[in-house]
Amino acid sequence: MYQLYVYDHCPFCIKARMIFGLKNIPFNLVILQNDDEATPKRMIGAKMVPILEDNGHFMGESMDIVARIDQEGAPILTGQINPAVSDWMKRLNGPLYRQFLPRAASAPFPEFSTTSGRAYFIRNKERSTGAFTDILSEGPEALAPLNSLLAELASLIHSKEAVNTVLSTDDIHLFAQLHSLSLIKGLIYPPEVEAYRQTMSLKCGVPLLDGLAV
Ligand SMILES: N[C@@H](CCC(=O)N[C@@H](CS)C(=O)NCC(=O)O)C(=O)O
Repeated sequence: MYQLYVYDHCPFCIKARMIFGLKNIPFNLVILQNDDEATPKRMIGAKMVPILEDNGHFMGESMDIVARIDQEGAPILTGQINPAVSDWMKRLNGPLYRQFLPRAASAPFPEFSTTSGRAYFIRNKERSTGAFTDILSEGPEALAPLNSLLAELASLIHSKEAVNTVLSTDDIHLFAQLHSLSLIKGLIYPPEVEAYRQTMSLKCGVPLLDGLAV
């Protein structure tokens, strides 16, 4: 049985989890503590997840894991990618993670079940974003750029089953971002985007975080 080592909040880990769900391949999900440096370093020589363990062999890098698992049986990520989707995701990335990280830091994720696991995350991530309390006190207008990007996304979604009609790596990257967005309360999802994120969540067996949103 494959073992997949992750943090529950981690968007790269969502990508790796998705391919197992989409292909209905059984795997064991192992959630590491955020401050556990020894385990990932022993496996891949770096403090980084996701990590796939397959018969004593270890593989890092989310998209390598996706490609490896997609090769099992008939590949499913056979569709073309759309440069407009990549461009949209690039523009979303900065504003998304600025709002996501402070919320993740106080959410009940298993990787933060120890005080030291949560403190490790806050210490590391605040180095790049600045104080989480400052970001969280910005008020609802801080979400306006995210809402205008979500409005734009509607016209890029060609099917709720696959953003470009046939499943491709665009779906892997896009759903991972939508999964992170779901931790942010007060976002407005156009109907096309709402249908896509709900359908994809069911297809890949990765629940959205709406229930934890703040
Ligand atoms: N390029 C890597 C990036 C993975 C990555 O950045 N993982 C983050 C978690 S979201 C990580 O493990 N960072 C180290 C840490 O959080 O201490 C991939 O796609 O797998």
